[in-house]
Amino acid sequence: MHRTRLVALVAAPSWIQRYEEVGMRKISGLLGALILGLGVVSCGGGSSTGVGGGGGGGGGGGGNCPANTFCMGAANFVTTAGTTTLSIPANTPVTWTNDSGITHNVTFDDPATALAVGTGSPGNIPDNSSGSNERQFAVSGSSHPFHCTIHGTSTTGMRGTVTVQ
Ligand SMILES: [Cu+2]
Repeated sequence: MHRTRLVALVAAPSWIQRYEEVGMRKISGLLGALILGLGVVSCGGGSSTGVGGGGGGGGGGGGNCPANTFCMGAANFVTTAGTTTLSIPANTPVTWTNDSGITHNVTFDDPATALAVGTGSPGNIPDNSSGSNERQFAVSGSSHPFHCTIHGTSTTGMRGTVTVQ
């Protein structure tokens, strides 16, 4: 759909020229307004998808991901540093954010160590395709591996680790 709109935009100038040669300036103006409208719609769509993708940089991952956060891609967890591990002080909220529109979950090797933040839930984060969830960890020096059961296991695929300073 997006591609079709782009094609229409590219094709537009020659259409306008042709109509102007024939002398149908009013129609050409109308077409121009229509094309402008298409352009606005196209730009709107582009920016809304652009947030999640982060353009080409998105692949390298996590550049737009906030601090102390694991952002979920198509099939990966990534921090702002582009890593799959995050080192945080004890009892500091860690956020898992899914803006991918793809269903993921966060399943800890030891869910009992993933403590609630405020009025939030403790333990594993169930399947979701949008939004953010927080957990915190109490024990300095501990390590908390997790994975998405849809796209990985505890040793392969979509996984990450929180280490507590
Ligand atoms: Cu997943």
